[in-house]
Amino acid sequence: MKRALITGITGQDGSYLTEHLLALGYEVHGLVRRVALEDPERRFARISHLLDRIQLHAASLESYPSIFAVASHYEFDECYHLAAQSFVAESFADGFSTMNTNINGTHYILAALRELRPQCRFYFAGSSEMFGLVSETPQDETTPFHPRSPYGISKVAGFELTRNYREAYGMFAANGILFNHEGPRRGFEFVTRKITSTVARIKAGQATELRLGNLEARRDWGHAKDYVRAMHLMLQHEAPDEFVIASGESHSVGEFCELAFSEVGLDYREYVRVDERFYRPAEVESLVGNATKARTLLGWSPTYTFPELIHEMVQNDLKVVLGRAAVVPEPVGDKR
Ligand code: NDP
Ligand code: GDR
Repeated sequence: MKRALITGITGQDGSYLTEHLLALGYEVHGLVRRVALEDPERRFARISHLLDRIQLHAASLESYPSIFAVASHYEFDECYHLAAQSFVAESFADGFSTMNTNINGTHYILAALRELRPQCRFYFAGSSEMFGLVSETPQDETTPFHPRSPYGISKVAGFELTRNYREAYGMFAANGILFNHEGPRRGFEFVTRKITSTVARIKAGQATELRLGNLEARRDWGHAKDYVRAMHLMLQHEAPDEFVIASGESHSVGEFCELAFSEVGLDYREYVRVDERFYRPAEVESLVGNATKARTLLGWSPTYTFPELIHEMVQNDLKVVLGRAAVVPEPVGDKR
């Protein structure tokens, strides 16, 4: 039985990855913040159904000794480093803590593994945000990085740290370059879930409008369930490497709205209002990935189409509104 450590296990990807690894027979450990252990009902909403099958350990990404302590107690075969301040807009509001968590946290985990268990395979959750102001379309593993936010910059640093530990110390340290992936467990602050949850509230008569920023922004959206499979495949590959994971399709925020509202028989133009508060100081206008390398070398391919993703998210949010599905807690005051 393989033993895996997942940081960020309480997040969207952490929860889907845990389910995937448990199904494959892994022993799964998660690294969580102490405050999460003290508020399990709210903080463990995405993994509440898994709690009796996993082991959680309190540690802080800001503290090397706390990470070292967890890593010294167990012989992990694989480490999936997913924990991060992952909301791009928040990284403009507080770039310092985003950098601190995302860069130093990654460095601490790599350093602890190098010291204690260098043979542990390591996955870094890199992002299409690293491409930012793109120099070519579609983007693949050879496309230069030009990040447009503190978040994007922090992910470039984490990516380079991971590559450096591979080259300098021979560790199996792999980088995923994942494009946007969503699903019913997505946080409410991200645009897809903001749209589908508001569609459901409008349909139920609990809201009258949806205020958004840039409707022209284009993203390559997939389903998180498909993307966590790719993380696992990267660590089973013969050698550590970099892989773009993407659907290869680009859609605008406006198109996402159109489909989500039409799912409940409404016309989005009657409800969506553009609000400058949701614009970013520097926008990533358009992203679309070329995942040929992952398809060829890992045998990975997505199973969800764009309409299927939206259908699942809207239907889930309709159930949430009717009280027939678990609610992942909404962030306090979604100002952005
Ligand atoms: P989420 O925001 O849903 O989850 C983030 C996780 O990180 C949560 O478990 C959160 O814990 C944890 N975390 C945040 N800050 C800290 C901290 N200071 N100390 C310890 N833990 C912390 O993200 P996703 O699941 O969507 O994404 C997973 C990873 O993949 C992230 O690194 C993200 O940047 C990256 N990524 C995501 C993509 C996407 O489209 N989803 C695309 C490309 C990359 P808590 O619950 O306690 O807040
Ligand atoms: P992104 O996701 O920044 O791509 O990062 P997000 O859903 O926040 O934004 C996507 C695009 O939608 C535009 N947008 C809005 N965004 C939000 N959140 N709220 C709005 O009201 C709104 N209106 C328009 C944004 O400007 C943007 O262009 C996600 C995160 O999961 C990262 O962690 C991950 O690395 C990348 O995807 C790939």
